Amino acid sequence: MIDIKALYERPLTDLVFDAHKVHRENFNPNEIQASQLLSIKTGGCPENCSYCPQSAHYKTSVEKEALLSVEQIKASAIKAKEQGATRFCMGAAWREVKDGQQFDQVLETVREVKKLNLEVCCTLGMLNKAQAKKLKDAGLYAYNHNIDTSEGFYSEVISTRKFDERMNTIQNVRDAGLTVCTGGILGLGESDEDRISFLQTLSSLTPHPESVTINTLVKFEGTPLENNEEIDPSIIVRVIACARILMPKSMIRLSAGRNQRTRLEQFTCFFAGANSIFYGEKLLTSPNPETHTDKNMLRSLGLQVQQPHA
Ligand code: SAM
Ligand code: DTB
Ligand code: SF4
Repeated sequence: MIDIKALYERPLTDLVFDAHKVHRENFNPNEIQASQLLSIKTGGCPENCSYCPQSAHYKTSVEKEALLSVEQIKASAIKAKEQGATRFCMGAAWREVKDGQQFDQVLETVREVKKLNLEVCCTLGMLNKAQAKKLKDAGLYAYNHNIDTSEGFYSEVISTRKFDERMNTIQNVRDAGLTVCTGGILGLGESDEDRISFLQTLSSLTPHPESVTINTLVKFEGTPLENNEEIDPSIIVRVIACARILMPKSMIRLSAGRNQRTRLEQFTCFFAGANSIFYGEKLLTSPNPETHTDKNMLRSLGLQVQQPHA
């Protein structure tokens, strides 16, 4: 058993050196997976996640919109593929999936996007076992459901649902034979102890999540966290390095917040074990680096975008 607190507290040079060795043993260190996000149902969410501009509890610049049509989503997926993405992730501002016409439409969308030979991912809120199975049968590859932070800090960030409910959905996803994508957000106001506990929860999932997503808080006016202190970039590197050592074979995505990161900071994250990014000028509701900016960055670092599976 790795002592996660001792790992997290190591001098950063030693930690990153070891993380990079683990990374090299398991991956091509010069290859990055490009995933593209699309918000298929924006805003008006009943949950009160204090970081989120899509929560109906806060007055933000994000307007509530209807579920996008299969055709609209397919067009976006085709564009994502043309830009070089190999994974396409559809997000909905739902607390949970409700059976009915909208879910059926999402299932139809999954079937259509799958035909494009993309890894199809969804993040739709909580799921029961039957819903997870329907998504799997429709051809879904991965389901994203974040634990966001430590169990202890969770209720400070969200009070409309419990940490355990998140863990339950992750189990339902696993039981349906889908791959698991989970992770969280740095910069919510959590302590080092919270980050250690967050890493502990993630790495105690068996098997490990195939994909670990590390976001940094994107601050939105109108949300309770709009004035949070900026995260120290070395903490992002530290968390990624720990995640790489603890979950050697998981893909680690440097997710939201890259627009606030310099090229060198991103390089350090890749060196420490991150090997996936979101591609495309928009995340769900907020800007991401422009594709040409990312292509220039990858070129300058000598990094290749992962090719589609055969
Ligand atoms: N409603 C579904 C849910 O919460 O599972 C899916 C969409 S939700 C927007 C997906 C994830 O986006 C959240 O779990 C959170 O980790 C991340 N996220 C939301 N707002 C963010 C922000 N302002 N900064 C960074 N990450 C954010
Ligand atoms: C994840 O961990 N990050 C993505 C994805 N999974 C769904 C979402 C980031 C959202 C950032 C804020 C926004 O654009 O609305
Ligand atoms: Fe809703 Fe997801 Fe935003 Fe929470 S993170 S308010 S569940 S869209």
